[in-house]
Amino acid sequence: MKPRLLSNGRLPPGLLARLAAAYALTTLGEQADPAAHLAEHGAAYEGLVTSAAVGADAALLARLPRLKVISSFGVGLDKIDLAAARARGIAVGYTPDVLNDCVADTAWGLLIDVARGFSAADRYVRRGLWPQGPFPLGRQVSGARLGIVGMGRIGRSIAQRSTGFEMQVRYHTRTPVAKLPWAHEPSLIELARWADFLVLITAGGAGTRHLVDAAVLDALGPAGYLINVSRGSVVDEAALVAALCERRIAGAGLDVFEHEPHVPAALMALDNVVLLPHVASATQQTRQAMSDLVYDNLQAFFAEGRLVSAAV
Ligand code: NAP
Ligand code: 8YV
Repeated sequence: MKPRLLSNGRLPPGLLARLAAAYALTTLGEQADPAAHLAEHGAAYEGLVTSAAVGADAALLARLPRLKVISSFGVGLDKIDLAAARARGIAVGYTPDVLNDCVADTAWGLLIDVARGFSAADRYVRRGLWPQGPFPLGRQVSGARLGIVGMGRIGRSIAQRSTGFEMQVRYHTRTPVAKLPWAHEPSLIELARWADFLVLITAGGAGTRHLVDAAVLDALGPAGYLINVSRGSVVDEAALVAALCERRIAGAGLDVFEHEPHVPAALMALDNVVLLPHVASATQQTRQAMSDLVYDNLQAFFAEGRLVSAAV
C-alpha cells in the first residue's frame, strides 16, 4: 500500500507527477469541496506536501489527525504551525540552502535596479521619452554602505556578493555570528542610519513582524534604499508607502509584500520603486532543486523515518 499524501497549494507539475507515481496522492485544490473532503478523509493522510507560501496552519493540521510528515516547498516556515507539529511529533521537511544563490542574486538585482533606475529607464525608452532628453542620474552602487538585516544562509550569500562592488558591509541579527568578516550592529536603527542600502533577509513570522517601521525608515533617510527579499510582514507596509510617497527614503526594491498578491496601488505610480511578484527563487534550476528536496524528504521519511532537511 502506497502512503496517502495530500498536496495543498500551487506546486510544480513535475513534482506532483513524481509524487503521484510514488504515493497515493490527492490534491486538495482539485476537490469540489475541500472542507468536506478534509472532514471525510482527513484521517487517511500520513503526509502533507505544501509550500512556504501556503504552509499548514493549526486548522488544517487539526483536520489531519494521523499526519506524520509535512514536506514544504520553500525555506520560510512562517506559515507552518511548527508548535502544533512539534506537539504532535509531526516531522517537518523544507528546502534550505538550494535557493541561497538565486535569492541573493535577486536581492542584488533589485538593489542595482532601484539605485540606477534601470526598470524606470526601460519604461522611459519604451514610452518614447528618450528624444526629449536624458534619463535622470542614478546612485552609484560600488563603494556604498550595505546593511543586511538577517545573516543566515541567504544573508551570507548576499554579503559575499558585495566584494566585487568593494562595499562596506555591516549586519543586524539578534545574535552575532562567529567568524564573519562583516561587523555586527546590535541596533537596527543604527544600521539603517549608517547604510546606503538596507537589505532585509530575516525569517518572517511573529518575531519579525514590522521590524522595519517608520522609525527605521526615517533612520535610513532620504538618501537610503530599502530592499526586501524576506517577507512582506517584516516591513510596516503603510509606513513604507508613506515614506516613499513623501520621499523620506530614496527608493525600494521589493520582492515580497504584506498582502500578496496585492501590492499597494500607491507604489505602482512611483518610479523609484521596483516591484517583483515574489520571484526570488524562481529559476528553473533552483525550483528543480527545491522540488527534488521536497521529494527526497518524503522518500527518506517513508523509507527510513528521517528527513534530508528537517525543520522539526
Ligand atoms: P536563516 O538561515 O534561518 O536566517 C534567518 C536570519 O534571520 C538569521 O540570521 C536570524 O538571526 C535572523 N533573524 C531572525 N529573527 C530576527 C530578528 N527578530 N531580528 C533580526 N534578525 C533576525 O534563513 P534563510 O535561509 O537565510 O532565509 C531567510 C528568509 O528569507 C526565510 O525565512 C524566508 O522568509 C525568506 N525567503 C524569501 C524568498 C523569496 O522568494 N523572496 C526565498 C527564500 C527565502 P538571529 O536568529 O540571530 O536573529
Ligand atoms: C518560494 C520562498 O518560492 O522559500 C521561500 O520561503 O518564499 C520562496 O522560495 C515560495 O514560497 C514558494 O511557495
